[in-house]
Amino acid sequence: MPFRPRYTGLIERYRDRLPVSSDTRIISLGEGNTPLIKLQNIPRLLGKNVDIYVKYEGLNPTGSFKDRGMTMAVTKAVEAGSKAIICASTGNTSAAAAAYAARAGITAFVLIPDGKIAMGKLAQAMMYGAMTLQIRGNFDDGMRLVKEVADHAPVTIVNSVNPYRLQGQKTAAFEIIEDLGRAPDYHCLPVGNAGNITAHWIGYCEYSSAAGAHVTDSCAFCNGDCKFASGAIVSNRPKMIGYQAAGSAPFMRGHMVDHPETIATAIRIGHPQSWDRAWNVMQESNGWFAEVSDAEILAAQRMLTRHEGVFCEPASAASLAGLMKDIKSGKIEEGATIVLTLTGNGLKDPDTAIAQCQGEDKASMVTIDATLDQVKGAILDNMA
Ligand code: AN7
Repeated sequence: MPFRPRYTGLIERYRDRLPVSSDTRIISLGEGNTPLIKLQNIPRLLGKNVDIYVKYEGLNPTGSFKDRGMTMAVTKAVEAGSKAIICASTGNTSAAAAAYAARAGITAFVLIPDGKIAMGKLAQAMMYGAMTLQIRGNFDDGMRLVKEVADHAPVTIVNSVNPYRLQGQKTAAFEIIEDLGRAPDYHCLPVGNAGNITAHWIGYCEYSSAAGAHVTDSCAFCNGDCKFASGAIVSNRPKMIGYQAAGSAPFMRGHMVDHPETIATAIRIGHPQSWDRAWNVMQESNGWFAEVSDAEILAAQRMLTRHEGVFCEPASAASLAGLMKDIKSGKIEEGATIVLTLTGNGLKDPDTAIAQCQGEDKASMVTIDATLDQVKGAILDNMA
């Protein structure tokens, strides 16, 4: 007998809250169950009394939160008899789609913007065996094409317009509530298509007795009187805060952006697919959107690695960058409990990481001769 049941992924874990039946074949790689790490040094450096937890989604099987949605989307695609899935992606969705398709034994087609996805993600799509279509265009062009082609070819779309994606992703909120024994006061996420912020809100609502109000049209399975409301385990829900990269911030501009730019390529998205739902989330949760510059994103990414030992990709660091501004300005009060979603692993984008370390005043790498003298010299020069 094992000492505890083997963890076999989020569908098995939350089976009663997800649209599967007892004979559904589950396509899983053990996703979910990610650590909620309490920051120990950054609050002190900010000089503020706040409890900040990071939900480290970069530890999912393909290194991002996308695995939560993809286990559901591919499980349901296979159940419906689909032999191929398709998505447009800034990189992480394509990595997850490719992996879960491989696991299921079906074909994945992924459309990615030529030259604008991080190297680790490209390696994943190719290595997992997806047919990778690099398009001379951006994510929004790819998304438009995916929707068009799905009318002409036998492929299931697994972008977050597929409602099963958000159902899988909502489980992150369940895990947070179970870890904290309550919902946080604030939940901060980076926003691209705004699927994840919507999914988290669905999850918080399903676990909360305060959820008389539903995100309109967000739960494809409940028609407004969700069966999960009776299973509520906490009374509070967080304010949801969505951070966008300044060059790709349609929610800040109040309209779609045609030429999005940011170093955080994961959120280089100008036409978010969950536009209306995300505005509803903000209204219902009393939350807000804010924007951060690329420089602020990179500084936050470094701060998290150097002071906490947690490595996330640039898009994920947007949430810390924004949070630090909102704490400093007093918009988030002292005493608050805050959860930040770190959506993707830092190893996804080694080029951006190495480039910014090389640009620092104090070198973190030197090349020396293989002699005791030079090694000793380097140590004595660099002791704190
Ligand atoms: C690391 O992979 O859209 O607001 O195609 O990879 O739910 O879109 C990625 C999105 C945040 C934004 N952080 O989430 C894709 C894709 C990371 C991401 C987001 C993404 P949404």
